[in-house]
Amino acid sequence: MNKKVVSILACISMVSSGVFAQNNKLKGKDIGKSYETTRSGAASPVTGAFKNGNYVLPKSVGVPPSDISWEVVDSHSDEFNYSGKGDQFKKKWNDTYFNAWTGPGLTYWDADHTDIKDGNLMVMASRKSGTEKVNCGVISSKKQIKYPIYSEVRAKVANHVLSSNFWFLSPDDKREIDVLEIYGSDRDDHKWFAARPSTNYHVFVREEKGNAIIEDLNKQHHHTLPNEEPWRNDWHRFGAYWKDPFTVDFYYDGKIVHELRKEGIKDPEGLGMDRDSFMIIDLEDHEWRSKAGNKATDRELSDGSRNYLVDYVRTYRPAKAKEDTGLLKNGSFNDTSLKNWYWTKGATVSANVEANDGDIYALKLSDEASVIQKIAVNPGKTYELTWKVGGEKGAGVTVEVFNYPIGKKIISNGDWTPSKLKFHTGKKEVIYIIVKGVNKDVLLDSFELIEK
Ligand SMILES: [Ca+2]
Ligand SMILES: [Ca+2]
Repeated sequence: MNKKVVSILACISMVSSGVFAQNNKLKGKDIGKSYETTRSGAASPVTGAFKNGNYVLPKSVGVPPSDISWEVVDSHSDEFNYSGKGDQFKKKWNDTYFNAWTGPGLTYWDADHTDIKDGNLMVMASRKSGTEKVNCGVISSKKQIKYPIYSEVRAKVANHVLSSNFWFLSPDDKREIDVLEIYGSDRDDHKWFAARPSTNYHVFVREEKGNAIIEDLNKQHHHTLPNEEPWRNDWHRFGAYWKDPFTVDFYYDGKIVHELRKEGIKDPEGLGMDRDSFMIIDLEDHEWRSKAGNKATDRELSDGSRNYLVDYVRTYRPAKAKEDTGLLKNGSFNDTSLKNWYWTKGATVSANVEANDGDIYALKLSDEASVIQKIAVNPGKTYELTWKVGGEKGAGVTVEVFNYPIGKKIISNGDWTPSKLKFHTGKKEVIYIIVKGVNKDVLLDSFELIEK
């Protein structure tokens, strides 16, 4: 190592504990290793392989409406990326309805008919032996929730005459918002239903004693895919922005399919969808349908390929936009177009709220993918770059400041870990921050550059 390199490397902070940037709440050991780079010369590291911002997220990533700033509501969000209904499940969910009711029509809700497997919540159905009833899976949130929220599931609806549902109901049984209700069966006489999930509201007027329904005021809206393709054929996103008691926007696959407004809500009390509710994901038989002969058969019920699968439920609340601090822009990746970054193929944004440690967005780099940001700096000053690294254990990244002979390689230990580099600008007025994936999918977030 020559003397010049040693002197520059001496400027690199190899902090193993202590003070981190204010926006970086992470504590823990900085596990990265600093190294000297071989990059040299004054030419920009941005090549033809890079695109400038304008990134379009794939539809499957699943994000809340982008014209609002959000924060994740942990109590009503679950990626279902664990196995079985252990503590992680029980923290948020009951595998029963929220009270002792066993369900409508032929439904018999049963805890054995849900499971967490292969990254999904599985909602199943079977014959209740010796009866014509149908055991159905149900989960309900432990906590209640109300507006303003955006909540969505990514789901593959069941191939059943039963209804696959994602909905909210108040504990007094008087206000209901159905984000998804679909009879997804592949029977010949179910083509119409299988192409038409509905979004609904219900206002129930009930007897004061006994809870019997006096009146069910409701409105149902159906939503079709091009060519009336059955929704069960693919994964889709079903969401609702429950903004206030008289404003609910329903989103399917990220697009508004229905706007529920005051004039569309019949409510003798004039209160609208005003109260705390439980979130429910379930299968149900509906009496009007089974009475008309649309009953699940033993053959259908014993076919495990017909289950209702839910990849995730994510719930967000509007939040004050967190402005990026420091000189680096969009270091939070809250602008999912990767604005202010140059990026190569394989760079994307993670919206997996668990993988992101509860944050709404993080940068995800597949093997060798790279992002670069060009930043104007003051000559003769000391700067500090901070960021954090996540992703599965063994995922790696290098972060370099161009064109200094400094960089840092970090291999994720599976937890989010803070990292930093300190450097002196010398005569330079422009630097480039170069972030490159090394192996596996690495997650990065909270980049910040400050002059010390
Ligand atoms: Ca999942
Ligand atoms: Ca972020």
